[in-house]
Amino acid sequence: RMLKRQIACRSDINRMNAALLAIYESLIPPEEEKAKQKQLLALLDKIVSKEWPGARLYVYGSCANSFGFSKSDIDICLAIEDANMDKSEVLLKLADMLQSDNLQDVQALTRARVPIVKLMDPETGISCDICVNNVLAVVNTKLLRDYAHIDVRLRQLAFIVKHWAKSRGVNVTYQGTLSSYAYVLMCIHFLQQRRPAILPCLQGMQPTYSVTVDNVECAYFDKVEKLCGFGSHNGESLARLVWAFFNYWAYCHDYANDVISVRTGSILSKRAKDWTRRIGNDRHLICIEDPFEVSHDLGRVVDKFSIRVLREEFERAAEIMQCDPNPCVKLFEPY
Ligand code: 3AT
Ligand code: MG
Repeated sequence: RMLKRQIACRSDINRMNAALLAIYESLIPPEEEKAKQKQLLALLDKIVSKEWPGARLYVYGSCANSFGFSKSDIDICLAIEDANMDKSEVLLKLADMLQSDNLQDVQALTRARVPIVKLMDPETGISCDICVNNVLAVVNTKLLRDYAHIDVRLRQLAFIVKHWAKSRGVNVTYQGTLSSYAYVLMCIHFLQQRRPAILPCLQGMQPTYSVTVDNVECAYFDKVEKLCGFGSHNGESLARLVWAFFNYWAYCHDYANDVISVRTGSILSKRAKDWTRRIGNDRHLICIEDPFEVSHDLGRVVDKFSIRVLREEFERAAEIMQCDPNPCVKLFEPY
């Protein structure tokens, strides 16, 4: 019976793969959206440089890391080199200027974990969040984008995983589930672990890019055009990878002891990182090391309730990928 089922699965896998690829394609932002983003960025650049001539705007997050869906909000970082400026003051001043330039829904959230100004541009219909001097996020955005250039299966897998997480309600950090950034790191790590590997470990190679941001040294091999074809010894299809990804997080990951680490391209132990005890609100129930801020666990938002929700969702997804010949309906079923 096993054999029969495996053979049946095999004949389904092409269809499954085509269905997953079609979903991936449908989520890619069209070119005209990028043009609108550029238009808004140019407008914001003009407004900002009037007040702060030396300042620069950087797009980070999903609009720049190549893992953004159609109609995402833009995340922007305002980089100002002024030692004695107060972030809240800058944000309030910025909000004022944006408001008088007819941008809508302008709101300064100065007490948020990452303080931002929110706005909506009526011209393009795009919403965006602007933060000040969050340069590490700009650098981790570049790392993600560089990984995406090495093998297209990363972008495909991450789109499917993000789409699943959004559909199933497990991409909400204030409810204790994981950020999109965390899911993409999980996908990168997973593809580093395939045998043969589909992705290399860029931070383990001779650095060609190096910056120091907030006392954190960020260095890695960024000449990724030299690495195209890296994963070509591994012929696994998207459907196979989606199945294996959920299977790993449902049944194979050692939640009690392991930390996944894109930085080292390996699994580290919680003990080695001293992440075994709860400190404050950090429970370390699922451990995802930030590639640059190594003391930062992206799983720290997860609590004893949401870890159950997450693991049940991984198991549900693994089950659907295993048994359902047409998994795309159930996999993305709204929760
Ligand atoms: P969406 O498509 O908006 O869901 P995104 O890629 O924009 O995905 P997030 O909204 O989770 O991802 O975060 C925006 C960026 O902020 C992504 C990453 O560069 C940075 N970032 C997010 N969370 C963290 C974190 N905990 N530590 C460091 N950087 C982070
Ligand atoms: Mg975002």
